[in-house]
Amino acid sequence: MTRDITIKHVTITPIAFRDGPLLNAAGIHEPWALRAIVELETSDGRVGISETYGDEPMLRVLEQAKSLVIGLSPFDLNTMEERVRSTIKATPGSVEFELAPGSHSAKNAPKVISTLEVAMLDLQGQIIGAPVVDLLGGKVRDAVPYSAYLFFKYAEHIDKPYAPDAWGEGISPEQIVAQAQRMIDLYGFQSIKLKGGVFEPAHEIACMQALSKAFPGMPLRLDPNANWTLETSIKAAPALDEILEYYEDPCPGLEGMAELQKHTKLPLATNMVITTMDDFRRGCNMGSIKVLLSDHHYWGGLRATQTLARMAKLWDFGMSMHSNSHLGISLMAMTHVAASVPNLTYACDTHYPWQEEEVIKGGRVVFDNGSVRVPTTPGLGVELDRNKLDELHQQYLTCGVRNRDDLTQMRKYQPEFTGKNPRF
Ligand code: GKR
Ligand code: MG
Repeated sequence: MTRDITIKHVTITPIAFRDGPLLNAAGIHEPWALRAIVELETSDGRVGISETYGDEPMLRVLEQAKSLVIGLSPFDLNTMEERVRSTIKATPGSVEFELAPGSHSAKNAPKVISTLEVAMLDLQGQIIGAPVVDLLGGKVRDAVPYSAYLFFKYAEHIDKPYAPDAWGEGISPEQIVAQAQRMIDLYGFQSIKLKGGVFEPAHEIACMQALSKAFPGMPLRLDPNANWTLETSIKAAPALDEILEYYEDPCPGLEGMAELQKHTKLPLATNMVITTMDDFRRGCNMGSIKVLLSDHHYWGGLRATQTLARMAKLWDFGMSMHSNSHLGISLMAMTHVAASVPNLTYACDTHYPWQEEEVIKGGRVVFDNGSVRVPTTPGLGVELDRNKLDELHQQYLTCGVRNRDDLTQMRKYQPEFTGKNPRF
């Protein structure tokens, strides 16, 4: 009987992997990005896996959640959810990073539910011999499209912790076009996103225009991470009108976005102003957005993402997917859920091209024409490479990073950097 199989052990392993000197509204990425790998081991010796945030506050709530799944069947998702909701609360005073909704401690419960749900679905799939996407109702596409996620960047980290990456500097329009070309040559992406909010808007607009010229007809997006005022965002819109497929989080707040939407025909997209159901309700009433970027890591899991997609359909919102620095387990979870969502109207974001290391057997996930094929093997379709896990855990132990802090990192380059938002 499948229901006799229960979860008997939970392992949480924090890892650190190399990450590029990528610039954003808050500052610059540190040389090491953190994640946590969670393993659920069953009474019959199977292991279900999941990947999530690896900052210290997240590690603490994951520790707290361990006992909540011991003795549960991997099929007891609702009981797991109930237990997490009644036990895991926000942790006031914990380090939060405005740009990354996943760092907000108010989302502790949905973040933990998501982590456990993915590993439990992986186990369910292994037990019944079906890929996770089948447990989500089956796939509506065989492969999930991702976009080329460009960043302004320096050639190397200030403290030179390791050899520079192969991408070089990315600051001028020519360098940004070259970065896009390299990413497209390597992965075959068919849409492009530029992370903005870094330089003067005129420079970022010039980069978008250069991309539009170099890749005619390619869908383009710009994401200033709310680092432009409403006024600046309104002023910038006409130059972007003809070249963007959507305008992502140019200015802060549901109110600001609602006002901006009245001044532009560009669809506004967000992973910042709508990150909870309450935001969703208010955003709908105010007309703040037209495209929602989901993210199973903080929206409460793969099934919650499906609910969100249904709500987006009801409100006639387009759907895309948000990403932070991540490895292959997250990529596969994203791929399974995205394959099950009929109204995924835009290619998903992924930071994956910026990562070189992996924690899964077989190494890096392969992209074909910018898409990841949906696995047909049981569960998530990926397994942990234990040697790599040990190696990345050792890096965690020695790297010294415990919470993401792009602002402090940026002050190493520019001591006077304020991180003020909106800056332009
Ligand atoms: O990693 O620099 C970054 C991104 O800016 C990230 O923090 C954002 O959460 O990718 C994200 C976004 O689309 O807003
Ligand atoms: Mg964004």
